[in-house]
Amino acid sequence: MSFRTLAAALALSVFALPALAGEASIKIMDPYARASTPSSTSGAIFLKVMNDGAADRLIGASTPAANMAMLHTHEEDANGVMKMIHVEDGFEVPADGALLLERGGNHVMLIGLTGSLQQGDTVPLTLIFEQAGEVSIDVPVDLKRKPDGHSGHGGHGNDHGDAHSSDS
Ligand SMILES: [Cu+2]
Repeated sequence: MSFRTLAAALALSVFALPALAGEASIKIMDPYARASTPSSTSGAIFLKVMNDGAADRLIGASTPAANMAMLHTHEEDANGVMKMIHVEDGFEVPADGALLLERGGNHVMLIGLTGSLQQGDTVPLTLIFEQAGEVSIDVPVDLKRKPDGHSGHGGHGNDHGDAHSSDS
């Protein structure tokens, strides 16, 4: 191997390192996607981000399954009505901690679904982290999943996925 080739190989391995499985400090657990009805034009993705490294930030997401993927959270307005809000700064992923995207709380909003979400389908999703960069996963569609119910909002927000569609 010439020096030039060796140098090129070394440079390549340096760039390849962050993508190596097992090296990443960010892990995505238990993702699922859902929409309220087969004709819904929007949906949402829920998951858990596990981080065994330094603090990071989830700042964006993209998927071919929707025209736009946005980071949303729920917030109660002055009248006690839960509303979804686009969180432009993203969500903090604490050091050696976890970030939960769950029903009634933070989520990846899918706006303008490019096809209906069918039970058994898989949706590719790329999450963008400030430090870790892009993390791509496959998200199973699970229309039957019930909210975990420990958030105290179990009785509300079940029709989440339709909240953006005012077109009917
Ligand atoms: Cu939303």
